[in-house]
Amino acid sequence: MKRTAALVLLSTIAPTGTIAATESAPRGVGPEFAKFYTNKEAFTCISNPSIVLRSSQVNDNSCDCPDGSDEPGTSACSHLDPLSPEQPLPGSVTGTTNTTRALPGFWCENKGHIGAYIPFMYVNDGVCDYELCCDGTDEALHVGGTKCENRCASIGKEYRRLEEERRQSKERSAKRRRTLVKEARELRRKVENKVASLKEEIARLEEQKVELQRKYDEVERAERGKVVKQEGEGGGKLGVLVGLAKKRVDELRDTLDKVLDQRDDLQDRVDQLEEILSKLKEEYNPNFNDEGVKAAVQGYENYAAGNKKTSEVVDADVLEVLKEDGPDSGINWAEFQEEETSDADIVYNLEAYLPPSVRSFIHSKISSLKVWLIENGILADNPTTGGPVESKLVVAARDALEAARAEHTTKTSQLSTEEADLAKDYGPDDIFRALKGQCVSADVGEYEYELCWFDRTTQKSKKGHGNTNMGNFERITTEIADEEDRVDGKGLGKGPRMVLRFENGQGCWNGPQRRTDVWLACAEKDELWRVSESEKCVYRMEVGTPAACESGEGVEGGETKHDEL
Ligand code: MAN
Repeated sequence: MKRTAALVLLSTIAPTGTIAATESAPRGVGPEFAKFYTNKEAFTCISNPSIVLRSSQVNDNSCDCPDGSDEPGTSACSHLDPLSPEQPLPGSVTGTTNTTRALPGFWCENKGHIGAYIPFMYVNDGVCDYELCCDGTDEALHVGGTKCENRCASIGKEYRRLEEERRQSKERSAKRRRTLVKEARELRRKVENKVASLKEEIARLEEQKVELQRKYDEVERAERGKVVKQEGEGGGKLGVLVGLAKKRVDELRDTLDKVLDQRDDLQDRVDQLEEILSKLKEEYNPNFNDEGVKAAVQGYENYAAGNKKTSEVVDADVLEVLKEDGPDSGINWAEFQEEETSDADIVYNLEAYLPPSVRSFIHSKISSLKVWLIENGILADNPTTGGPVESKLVVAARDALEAARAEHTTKTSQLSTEEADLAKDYGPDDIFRALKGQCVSADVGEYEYELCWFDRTTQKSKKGHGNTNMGNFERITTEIADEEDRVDGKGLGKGPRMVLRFENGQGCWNGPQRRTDVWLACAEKDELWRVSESEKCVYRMEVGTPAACESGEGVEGGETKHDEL
């Protein structure tokens, strides 16, 4: 007979541990009903007080009360409700039942263990129901020779051992949870510090931006109208001419330099030849009648007689010409290149007419005047056609301003990311902050499944078909679990449980995007217990984690709930 469900159902209402044996009460009467059976002469049906029976009619195996209360220790009234009243017991003495049955079942005292009710239909049915009735009192009539020994001592001992194991496990889970809470607190503190320092940096950058903007405006204003041209590129014809002239002069100077070198080399060779010929003239023997030598000597004498220098280039003059142009010698090209290089600008080059002593004073005044004229639309800004090249000062000021702006944008976006993180729901005590980024996985069939906390769930093919995203973390919700406790403790049990929702995973062929509900239960360590696909591409994971334990759970002396673990 498959009785587990009914037996467990009844066990949930059995008072645990504290009930004293009811020596005087008839068999099968639970302690809370004993008061109805104290009269030795008569028995009044509990829900039908108008019916009064003789006390010998109690447990006489004949159902006389409409509510079955005269047969607490037999199955004579089990037909009233074969599985006993539905639970919880609305309307019974312990509740509020509208059923006709008055008693919740047959009471097994289970001395040495925990007392429990079993359905009346299991009484004297020839089966020992040790799961709830370890004392064997449900089979007092030994139907078909059935004898149920009292096993409460061993069952009770084993039960207490398991209870102790569970208690210790809860304590370890609670300890681990406390560690996680501490870690989460520390992580939160880090984010808060980051937010504070980002705010400070942003405030500083804001001030810096204002200051750099002011500087840029100032430099840009001062430099306006004072346009620096690139070499050889002028605004107007004059600018072009200046560039070309400078280039030409440089070329000529180079050529002159080379010609001078060549001249010196040739002069050296002439000197050598003259020396050879003069030696020949001195040392030849006129007694030898050598016509060739005589002609050569004569030629040399004529040459030497006519070689009188008429006009000589003075080297000092040439060296002066070869000197680089600059402010102290030759032409100062820079003066022409840096300012007023356009035809129009020349008109405004008033400084050129001033004595050098007052030039710089007047220079600044004229610059300001030019800026004013430009700003008021009287002078054209950048009147050149080749386009201005900004001064290095303006470029540097703008670069600094833009760098500060870029840093400000980066820090502002970092701040909003960190603030969003602080506002995020990380569960009770912020606990999932400590698990974020960690993963647990399990082999199930042809896949390995993985849960990465607060990130995503993944289905990994063991046949090398690649990974499938089963959903990205969305939010935490609460659902009611209703499962029997498992012997290994790896189950959801009963009661409200956190469920993490992962949505918008990889699209399902001909179906929706994959999603996963991750049900959590209290456990000593993070472990992916089970994975199922309740409907196509809708997955359910059952996961144990200390993060799902209640905050006071397992604490010595603290209250523990029956349905946990
Ligand atoms: C793959 C897996 C399954 C899923 C089907 C849907 O085989 O992701 O879990 O049901 O695709 O086509």
